[in-house]
Amino acid sequence: MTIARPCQIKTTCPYCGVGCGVLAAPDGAGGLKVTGDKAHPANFGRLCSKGSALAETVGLDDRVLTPRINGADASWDDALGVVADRFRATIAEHGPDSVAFYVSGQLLTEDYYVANKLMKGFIGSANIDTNSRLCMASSVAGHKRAFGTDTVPGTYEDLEEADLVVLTGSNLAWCHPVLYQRIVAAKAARPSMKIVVIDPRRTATCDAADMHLPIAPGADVALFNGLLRRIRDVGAVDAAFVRSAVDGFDEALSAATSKIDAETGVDGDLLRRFYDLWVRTEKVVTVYSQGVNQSSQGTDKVNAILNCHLATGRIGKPGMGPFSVTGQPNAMGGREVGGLANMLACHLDIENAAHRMTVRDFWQAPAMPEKAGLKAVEMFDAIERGAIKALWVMATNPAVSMPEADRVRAAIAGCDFVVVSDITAQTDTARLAHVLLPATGWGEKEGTVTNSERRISRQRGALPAPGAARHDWRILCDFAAHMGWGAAFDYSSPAEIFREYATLSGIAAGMGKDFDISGLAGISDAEYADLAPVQWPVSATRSGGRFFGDGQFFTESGRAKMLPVRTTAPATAADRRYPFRLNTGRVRDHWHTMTRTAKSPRLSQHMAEPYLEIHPDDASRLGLRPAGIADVESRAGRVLARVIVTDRVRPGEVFVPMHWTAETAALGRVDALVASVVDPVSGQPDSKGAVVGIASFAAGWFGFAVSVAKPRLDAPYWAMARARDGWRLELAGVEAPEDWEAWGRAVFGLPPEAEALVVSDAARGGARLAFLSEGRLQAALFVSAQPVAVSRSFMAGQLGAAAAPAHLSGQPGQDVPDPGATVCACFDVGVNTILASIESQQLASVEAIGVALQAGTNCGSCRPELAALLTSTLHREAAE
Ligand SMILES: Nc1nc2c(c(=O)[nH]1)N[C@H]1C(S)=C(S)[C@@H](COP(=O)(O)OP(=O)(O)OC[C@H]3O[C@@H](n4cnc5c(=O)[nH]c(N)nc54)[C@H](O)[C@@H]3O)O[C@H]1N2
Ligand SMILES: Nc1nc2c(c(=O)[nH]1)N[C@H]1C(S)=C(S)[C@@H](COP(=O)(O)OP(=O)(O)OC[C@H]3O[C@@H](n4cnc5c(=O)[nH]c(N)nc54)[C@H](O)[C@@H]3O)O[C@H]1N2
Ligand code: SF4
Ligand SMILES: [Mo]
Repeated sequence: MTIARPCQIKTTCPYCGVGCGVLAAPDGAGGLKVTGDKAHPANFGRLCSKGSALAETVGLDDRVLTPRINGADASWDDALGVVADRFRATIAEHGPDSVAFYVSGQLLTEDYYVANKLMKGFIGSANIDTNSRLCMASSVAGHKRAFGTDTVPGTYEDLEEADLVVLTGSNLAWCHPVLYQRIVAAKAARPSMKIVVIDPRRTATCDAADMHLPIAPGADVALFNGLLRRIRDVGAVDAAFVRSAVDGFDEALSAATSKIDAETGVDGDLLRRFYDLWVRTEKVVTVYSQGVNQSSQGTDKVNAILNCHLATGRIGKPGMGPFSVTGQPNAMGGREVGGLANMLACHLDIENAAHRMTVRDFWQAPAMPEKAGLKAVEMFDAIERGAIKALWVMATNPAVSMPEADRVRAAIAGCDFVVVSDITAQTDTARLAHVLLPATGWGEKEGTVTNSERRISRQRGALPAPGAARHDWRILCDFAAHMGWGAAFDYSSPAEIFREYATLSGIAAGMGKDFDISGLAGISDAEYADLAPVQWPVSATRSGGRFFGDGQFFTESGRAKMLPVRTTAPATAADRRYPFRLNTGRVRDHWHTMTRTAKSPRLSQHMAEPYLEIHPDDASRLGLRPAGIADVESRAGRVLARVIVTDRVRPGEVFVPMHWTAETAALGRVDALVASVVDPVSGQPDSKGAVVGIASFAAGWFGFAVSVAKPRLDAPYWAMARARDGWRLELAGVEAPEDWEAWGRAVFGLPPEAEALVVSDAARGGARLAFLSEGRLQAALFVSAQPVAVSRSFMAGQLGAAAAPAHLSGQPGQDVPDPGATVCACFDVGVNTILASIESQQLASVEAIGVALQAGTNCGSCRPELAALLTSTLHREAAE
């Protein structure tokens, strides 16, 4: 008899860099129950909407379960044999730099370490770069210029202990929700604490802010240079700290001259109030993210921020410091293992001969490159030129997420040999693979990740590897064996890899490096299995804590450096044809290219299609109406997106999220529009600085549909999202099909015997159709000459239900309330429910909404939106 073992596995969330602890309990049927780990110091039990919905993303329906060669199932031996043959032949004929790995901050540290060792020590090329180039490269470069090392000085407690938290280029409420909730809770407990948001958009993060500075895009250097001057003018410089620990003060100050007010685009009074607040508040943390990093001046922006903290000595002390928050779960770990093309492992530099020799000896490496490899954008250019002939992509989706994504997609399609390791075959990149390798995913993998505050946590497997899927480190080691390097890669577990890595970090520390986890070099398998979250450094002399408060830096002189940084004009100028600045970024409930979050119906309800936010003045000038379709064009490509008219964006600027792909929308890949412009120091793309032209898409018809079967689409505009028992679809086109019933049958894959109820609505140029099978709703389609006004949430919940008149009206009957678009994903509470309760129960606070409806009481990610709904109703009441 087998006894069911009650078990709850401690692991870490695979999404953002907050790095929340998760308890995963297998349900015995291949699924998991997921809750927050109260003992984890990143989240103390909290999870955001994405973390809470993890259980909905572990199903196997779209997983790739066997290796495939040119689309045909293959054995591992055959697949890796082909990969090794092709890599070996390419290297023999064209040299090691004719091959490349493009990897990811979503690999675990052990996977990452092995990939890096393989490419840099054995293939003998530095052509391994990572999607962290699109994410953290400017922070890395800025840190190294100022501190001599890529190290985040502070801890999460600093955000709670600060008297002023500045969030610049960070939509923390949506992108690091648990950290944001920690700040909001700290402010609630200590209302004197101030929050300032610097962002061209009025984001959800602004809802907790005392001040929002709607900065002109790219103007961060001007803004922080102005702050530096103010610091000097009012005598807030920490002269003793600067004298003993900082170089470059005078140069930085003399570079910081210009007409700051005009350049920042921020009202002069507001700017001065912010400067005064910053200058007089000792305990200040400046948090920054992609609004800073993803810029043609990203590294200078980072240094402009660091300059202010160095000048005031507000760094590495409780409640003070610059704080670059990391995006991906292991963005930080990837930086530590040297995943970037210019790094070696353990913060050692590839172009430093002593570092190179040390690592070569340690790895007993047969071939080490002497120069940095190609950075992401350069790498895909080299692929396009044919200079790189074999590419291996792991855990990232460059055909969607790279700038000039159409060109990148074509470059990958044209590459002689492409290997992709992924958990699914259904990605824009995986579809281009010659060899597709099935990796294990979150919930199955074993290893470690490092979060934004340098805390190393274990990811642990709670589910078995499905089908033939293998762990990423194992795939790489098996490949190495095929290449003849088996002995150097004969690891039997991630623990063994981790020990080797920790040992190397001790050697690096001996060379003056700060990344040191040598205290874990002797960790046993059992200790690794039980490893509790631990902040580095972990050595005989140090454990965790902050860096640089003691004035010790890691430059050659041991002193920090303030950099002279100057504002430059945007790299891409707007012109008559492309007059709008395109800002891009994230939504609350989706993760990047949605290969996981789109599996959750709950997460798919919040934002169900690609959209464009545009200011009311611009919209009316262009004739764009709310819920119409925008046709967006740049020199690089085209996107169709739903119009949201809102004064949350500034005139002349628009925002489009990054999540939609060719799998989920007709023309929704925003990176098709973004130019391949990079920061000259870090090589990070200017993902928020493209210019575009916008027109109204001349839709002859609009549609909304739900379908049990996955639709096979044929329309100029479509976007597809999961509903509970099928799919929901947004549609638009120019010329309407003659026969909607026939169109629907084909698109929804309906058998001839399915019954169709059709109401033609000629007056509104439309039709309403319901398709039934055995009396139950299989699909419904609503078309109209105007954007379709039916209740999406109601219809999305009706698939499979017994036929009802409401299926043709698209609205619930009077007796059934229509919840409206989901606001609270945890308890599935819609906007109409919330508005109705605010009115009927006179709810006046987010807490009161929580008591009445539960909304906002679990993960808290929707609390900013609840606050906004309260404000909107209060305004309405005030106006009435
Ligand atoms: N829900 C969700 N959370 C995520 C992710 C996700 O996909 N979904 N991804 C994770 C990853 S990998 C990352 S890197 C992080 C990113 O986290 P964030 O950086 O917070 O997210 P973004 O939305 O990319 O951009 C942040 C803000 O920068 C602003 N911005 C644009 N240009 C400028 C500028 O010139 N100056 C300033 N000051 N601000 C500007 C934008 O308006 C935007 O609100 O999120 C992580 N968390
Ligand atoms: N315009 C614009 N572009 C951007 C950004 C932006 O703000 N604006 N942000 C940039 C940033 S910061 C980032 S981080 C990137 C993110 O962009 P990507 O890295 O391209 O996006 P993901 O969807 O996270 O891709 C991860 C892939 O790994 C697969 N995967 C998941 N788990 C595993 C695993 O365990 N093993 C393997 N082998 N595969 C796995 C997933 O199915 C998915 O295909 O996008 C960048 N691009
Ligand atoms: S904040 Fe959300 S997405 Fe980020 S690690 Fe925590 S639960 Fe995961
Ligand atoms: Mo990122």
